Amino acid sequence: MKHILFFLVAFCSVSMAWGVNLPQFSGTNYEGWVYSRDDRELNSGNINGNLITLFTTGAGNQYTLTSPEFSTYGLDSLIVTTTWHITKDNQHFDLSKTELTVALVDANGETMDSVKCMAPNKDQFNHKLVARLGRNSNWPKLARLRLVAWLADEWSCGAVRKVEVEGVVGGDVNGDGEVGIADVTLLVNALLTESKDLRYDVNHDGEVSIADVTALVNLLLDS
Ligand SMILES: [Ca+2]
Ligand SMILES: [Ca+2]
Repeated sequence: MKHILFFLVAFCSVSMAWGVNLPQFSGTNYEGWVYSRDDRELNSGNINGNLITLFTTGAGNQYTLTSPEFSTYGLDSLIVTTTWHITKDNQHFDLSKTELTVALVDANGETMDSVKCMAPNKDQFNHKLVARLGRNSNWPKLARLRLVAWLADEWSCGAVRKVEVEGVVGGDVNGDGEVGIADVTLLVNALLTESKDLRYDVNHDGEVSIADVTALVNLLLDS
Protein backbone atom coordinates (compact mmCIF):
# COMPACT_ATOMS: atom_id res chain seq x y z
CA MET A 1 0.00 0.00 0.00
CA LYS A 2 2.74 2.46 0.92
CA HIS A 3 4.54 1.73 -2.37
CA ILE A 4 1.38 2.52 -4.32
CA LEU A 5 0.93 5.79 -2.44
CA PHE A 6 4.51 6.90 -2.95
CA PHE A 7 4.20 6.06 -6.66
CA LEU A 8 1.10 8.23 -6.87
CA VAL A 9 2.88 11.12 -5.15
CA ALA A 10 5.80 10.85 -7.58
CA PHE A 11 3.39 10.56 -10.51
CA CYS A 12 1.51 13.68 -9.47
CA SER A 13 4.59 15.77 -8.95
CA VAL A 14 4.61 16.71 -12.65
CA SER A 15 0.96 17.79 -12.65
CA MET A 16 -0.24 21.37 -12.52
CA ALA A 17 -2.65 23.01 -10.12
CA TRP A 18 -5.44 25.34 -11.24
CA GLY A 19 -7.15 28.36 -9.83
CA VAL A 20 -10.82 29.27 -9.90
CA ASN A 21 -11.96 32.30 -11.87
CA LEU A 22 -15.47 33.30 -10.80
CA PRO A 23 -17.52 36.39 -11.74
CA GLN A 24 -17.76 39.19 -9.18
CA PHE A 25 -20.25 42.04 -9.27
CA SER A 26 -20.41 45.51 -7.83
CA GLY A 27 -22.13 48.75 -8.83
CA THR A 28 -18.89 49.90 -10.45
CA ASN A 29 -17.54 46.57 -11.75
CA TYR A 30 -20.10 44.47 -13.58
CA GLU A 31 -18.53 43.40 -16.88
CA GLY A 32 -20.58 40.61 -18.45
CA TRP A 33 -23.41 40.79 -15.91
CA VAL A 34 -26.91 41.45 -17.22
CA TYR A 35 -29.62 43.14 -15.18
CA SER A 36 -33.02 42.56 -16.70
CA ARG A 37 -36.75 42.68 -16.22
CA ASP A 38 -38.79 40.19 -18.22
CA ASP A 39 -35.94 39.73 -20.72
CA ARG A 40 -35.52 43.48 -21.17
CA GLU A 41 -31.97 44.50 -20.38
CA LEU A 42 -31.73 47.28 -17.83
CA ASN A 43 -27.98 47.69 -17.48
CA SER A 44 -27.84 51.20 -18.83
CA GLY A 45 -28.60 53.75 -16.16
CA ASN A 46 -29.49 51.12 -13.57
CA ILE A 47 -26.29 49.32 -12.66
CA ASN A 48 -24.46 52.61 -13.01
CA GLY A 49 -26.90 54.06 -10.54
CA ASN A 50 -25.91 51.30 -8.15
CA LEU A 51 -29.51 50.38 -7.49
CA ILE A 52 -30.10 46.78 -8.48
CA THR A 53 -33.59 46.06 -7.22
CA LEU A 54 -34.13 42.33 -7.43
CA PHE A 55 -37.71 41.48 -6.70
CA THR A 56 -41.08 40.78 -8.21
CA THR A 57 -43.29 43.83 -7.94
CA GLY A 58 -47.03 43.92 -7.52
CA ALA A 59 -47.28 44.31 -11.29
CA GLY A 60 -45.51 40.98 -11.73
CA ASN A 61 -42.29 42.28 -13.17
CA GLN A 62 -39.43 40.01 -12.20
CA TYR A 63 -35.96 41.48 -11.98
CA THR A 64 -32.92 39.28 -12.41
CA LEU A 65 -29.17 39.67 -12.33
CA THR A 66 -27.24 37.16 -14.44
CA SER A 67 -23.49 36.60 -14.30
CA PRO A 68 -21.17 36.02 -17.24
CA GLU A 69 -20.40 32.41 -18.09
CA PHE A 70 -17.80 30.57 -16.05
CA SER A 71 -16.40 27.06 -15.79
CA THR A 72 -17.65 24.86 -12.98
CA TYR A 73 -14.85 22.40 -13.49
CA GLY A 74 -13.37 21.11 -10.24
CA LEU A 75 -15.81 23.08 -8.09
CA ASP A 76 -17.41 21.29 -5.17
CA SER A 77 -19.67 24.15 -4.16
CA LEU A 78 -20.40 27.82 -4.74
CA ILE A 79 -20.96 30.36 -1.99
CA VAL A 80 -22.75 33.50 -3.17
CA THR A 81 -22.82 36.49 -0.84
CA THR A 82 -25.00 39.47 -1.75
CA THR A 83 -24.58 42.77 0.02
CA TRP A 84 -27.75 44.88 0.11
CA HIS A 85 -27.79 48.63 0.01
CA ILE A 86 -30.46 50.11 2.26
CA THR A 87 -30.50 53.80 2.95
CA LYS A 88 -30.97 54.93 6.54
CA ASP A 89 -34.15 56.80 5.83
CA ASN A 90 -35.73 54.05 3.74
CA GLN A 91 -38.94 53.24 5.56
CA HIS A 92 -40.19 50.80 2.94
CA PHE A 93 -37.54 48.14 2.62
CA ASP A 94 -37.76 45.22 5.02
CA LEU A 95 -34.93 42.74 4.52
CA SER A 96 -36.78 40.12 6.55
CA LYS A 97 -39.38 39.96 3.76
CA THR A 98 -36.78 39.33 1.10
CA GLU A 99 -36.05 35.85 -0.16
CA LEU A 100 -33.18 35.39 -2.58
CA THR A 101 -33.00 32.64 -5.17
CA VAL A 102 -29.61 31.85 -6.65
CA ALA A 103 -29.80 29.59 -9.71
CA LEU A 104 -27.14 27.95 -11.81
CA VAL A 105 -28.24 28.09 -15.45
CA ASP A 106 -26.83 26.47 -18.60
CA ALA A 107 -26.02 28.09 -21.94
CA ASN A 108 -29.74 28.07 -22.88
CA GLY A 109 -30.77 29.79 -19.68
CA GLU A 110 -32.32 26.60 -18.29
CA THR A 111 -32.09 26.24 -14.52
CA MET A 112 -29.86 23.31 -13.58
CA ASP A 113 -29.68 23.91 -9.85
CA SER A 114 -30.95 26.51 -7.42
CA VAL A 115 -31.09 27.44 -3.76
CA LYS A 116 -33.13 29.95 -1.76
CA CYS A 117 -32.12 31.84 1.32
CA MET A 118 -33.69 34.40 3.63
CA ALA A 119 -32.21 36.96 5.97
CA PRO A 120 -31.92 35.43 9.46
CA ASN A 121 -33.64 38.44 11.07
CA LYS A 122 -34.73 41.93 10.17
CA ASP A 123 -32.17 43.58 12.42
CA GLN A 124 -29.25 42.01 10.60
CA PHE A 125 -26.61 44.70 10.68
CA ASN A 126 -24.56 44.03 7.59
CA HIS A 127 -27.52 43.38 5.26
CA LYS A 128 -26.08 40.31 3.62
CA LEU A 129 -27.77 37.25 2.20
CA VAL A 130 -25.62 34.18 1.67
CA ALA A 131 -26.56 31.21 -0.52
CA ARG A 132 -24.59 28.01 -0.94
CA LEU A 133 -24.94 25.69 -3.91
CA GLY A 134 -23.51 22.21 -3.39
CA ARG A 135 -22.38 20.38 -6.48
CA ASN A 136 -24.76 17.87 -8.02
CA SER A 137 -24.67 15.85 -11.21
CA ASN A 138 -26.83 18.40 -13.07
CA TRP A 139 -24.13 21.05 -13.14
CA PRO A 140 -23.07 21.92 -16.69
CA LYS A 141 -19.38 22.48 -17.45
CA LEU A 142 -20.12 26.08 -18.32
CA ALA A 143 -22.76 27.91 -16.32
CA ARG A 144 -24.09 31.27 -15.27
CA LEU A 145 -25.53 32.39 -11.98
CA ARG A 146 -28.93 34.08 -11.95
CA LEU A 147 -30.16 35.96 -8.91
CA VAL A 148 -33.73 36.93 -8.20
CA ALA A 149 -35.37 38.04 -4.97
CA TRP A 150 -39.02 38.19 -4.07
CA LEU A 151 -41.34 38.73 -1.13
CA ALA A 152 -39.95 42.24 -0.85
CA ASP A 153 -42.43 45.06 -0.37
CA GLU A 154 -43.87 46.41 -3.58
CA TRP A 155 -42.45 49.86 -3.07
CA SER A 156 -39.14 48.78 -1.64
CA CYS A 157 -36.03 50.69 -2.60
CA GLY A 158 -33.49 48.16 -1.39
CA ALA A 159 -30.85 47.12 -3.87
CA VAL A 160 -28.03 44.68 -4.34
CA ARG A 161 -24.76 46.54 -4.33
CA LYS A 162 -22.30 43.70 -4.45
CA VAL A 163 -22.20 39.98 -5.30
CA GLU A 164 -19.21 37.94 -4.22
CA VAL A 165 -18.89 34.43 -5.60
CA GLU A 166 -16.56 32.03 -3.88
CA GLY A 167 -15.83 28.51 -5.11
CA VAL A 168 -14.79 25.58 -3.01
CA VAL A 169 -12.49 23.40 -5.07
CA GLY A 170 -12.84 19.63 -4.90
CA GLY A 171 -9.59 18.02 -3.75
CA ASP A 172 -8.21 21.17 -2.14
CA VAL A 173 -7.65 19.40 1.17
CA ASN A 174 -5.13 21.94 2.49
CA GLY A 175 -7.48 24.85 1.70
CA ASP A 176 -5.01 27.05 -0.22
CA GLY A 177 -7.46 27.60 -3.09
CA GLU A 178 -5.89 25.26 -5.64
CA VAL A 179 -5.33 21.59 -6.19
CA GLY A 180 -1.72 20.47 -6.35
CA ILE A 181 0.95 18.12 -5.13
CA ALA A 182 0.73 19.54 -1.59
CA ASP A 183 -2.84 18.22 -1.38
CA VAL A 184 -1.79 14.75 -2.50
CA THR A 185 1.02 14.69 0.07
CA LEU A 186 -1.35 15.78 2.84
CA LEU A 187 -3.98 13.24 1.80
CA VAL A 188 -1.45 10.40 1.68
CA ASN A 189 -0.19 11.34 5.16
CA ALA A 190 -3.80 11.40 6.40
CA LEU A 191 -4.32 7.94 4.97
CA LEU A 192 -1.15 6.58 6.57
CA THR A 193 -2.21 7.96 9.96
CA GLU A 194 -5.75 6.58 9.42
CA SER A 195 -7.36 10.00 9.75
CA LYS A 196 -11.18 10.09 9.75
CA ASP A 197 -11.31 13.83 8.99
CA LEU A 198 -13.90 14.21 6.21
CA ARG A 199 -12.03 17.10 4.60
CA TYR A 200 -9.95 14.28 3.08
CA ASP A 201 -13.07 12.63 1.68
CA VAL A 202 -12.49 13.85 -1.88
CA ASN A 203 -14.95 11.43 -3.51
CA HIS A 204 -17.72 12.14 -0.94
CA ASP A 205 -18.39 8.51 0.00
CA GLY A 206 -18.25 9.24 3.73
CA GLU A 207 -14.84 7.75 4.48
CA VAL A 208 -11.16 8.44 3.94
CA SER A 209 -9.58 5.75 1.79
CA ILE A 210 -7.28 5.00 -1.14
CA ALA A 211 -10.24 5.83 -3.41
CA ASP A 212 -9.85 9.48 -2.36
CA VAL A 213 -6.24 9.50 -3.52
CA THR A 214 -7.35 8.05 -6.85
CA ALA A 215 -10.08 10.72 -7.12
CA LEU A 216 -7.57 13.46 -6.34
CA VAL A 217 -5.07 12.12 -8.87
CA ASN A 218 -7.83 12.04 -11.50
CA LEU A 219 -8.70 15.66 -10.71
CA LEU A 220 -5.06 16.61 -11.25
CA LEU A 221 -4.71 14.62 -14.47
CA ASP A 222 -7.89 16.15 -15.89
CA SER A 223 -6.85 19.71 -15.11
CA1 LIG B 1 -4.53 22.89 -2.12
CA1 LIG C 1 -13.82 8.98 0.39
